[in-house]
Amino acid sequence: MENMEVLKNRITYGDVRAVSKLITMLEAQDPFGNAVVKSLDSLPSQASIIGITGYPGAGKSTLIDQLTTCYRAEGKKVGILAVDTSSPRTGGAILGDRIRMQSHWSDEHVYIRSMATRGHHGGLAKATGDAIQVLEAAGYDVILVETVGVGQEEGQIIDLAQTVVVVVAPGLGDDIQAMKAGLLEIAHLVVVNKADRSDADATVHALRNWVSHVIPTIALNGEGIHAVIDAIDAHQRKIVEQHTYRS
Ligand SMILES: Nc1nc2c(ncn2[C@@H]2O[C@H](COP(=O)(O)OP(=O)(O)OP(=O)(O)O)[C@@H](O)[C@H]2O)c(=O)[nH]1
Ligand SMILES: [Mg+2]
Repeated sequence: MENMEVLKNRITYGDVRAVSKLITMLEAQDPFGNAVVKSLDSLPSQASIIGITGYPGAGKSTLIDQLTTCYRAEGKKVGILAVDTSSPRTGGAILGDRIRMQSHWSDEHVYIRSMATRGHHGGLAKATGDAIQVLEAAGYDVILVETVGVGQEEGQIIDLAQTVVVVVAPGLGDDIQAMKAGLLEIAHLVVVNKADRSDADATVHALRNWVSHVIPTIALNGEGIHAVIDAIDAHQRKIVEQHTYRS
């Protein structure tokens, strides 16, 4: 069994295999893994932690792929955690994520990891939070966390991420009412993806009645992605300012 100090050092040097190994331990709620994460606790981190959530199929993974391209162009190291909260889903969804993010699969500065709940109630948030901490310790500048924003896990992303981006597809209609007390409440930024569809404008306008930052995108071709990056940056700066004033 590997010594705790050795594994910790490998993580802080950004050793990808050590990162994967530790996250696997955390998913299994392994006590050794938990102890290693605790020891990473005190390390400083400058990482931006961005939650990308929204209804299934809205285009979250496609958007993440495009955001990753932009962050890589800025020279940032990007960690992606695709969190699968719906246990009945098979490996198909995970494989789909991999295929859509294929452009980054061979980039050593992009780490992509799917995480599943494995039936541990409430264990998901903990394992995800711990995995974020591992990526922070491994020197990732931007950590993108994809979650499906339905069901009881809806609110958990706000505890894990600094900036929450809610992704929706056009044609929400009456769903906006239902979203007000849920997804829209936690959104720092709403992205109306699939803006190539004719009903996108109506959805953007309807949402602007409720949220101040609504950005249309076509994740398939990258349209609107820079506006999303700018809005995330602006929110991140706001957090830093608030933090500075408080201390
Ligand atoms: N027309 C159109 N289709 C898109 C756009 N972005 C994504 N899609 C398609 O929408 C489907 C779902 O995209 P994903 O990125 O997998 O969506 P997701 O929200 O990650 O889906 P889940 O992880 O399964 O919840 C795919 O077939 C994409 O090709 C877009 O801007 N326009
Ligand atoms: Mg996805």
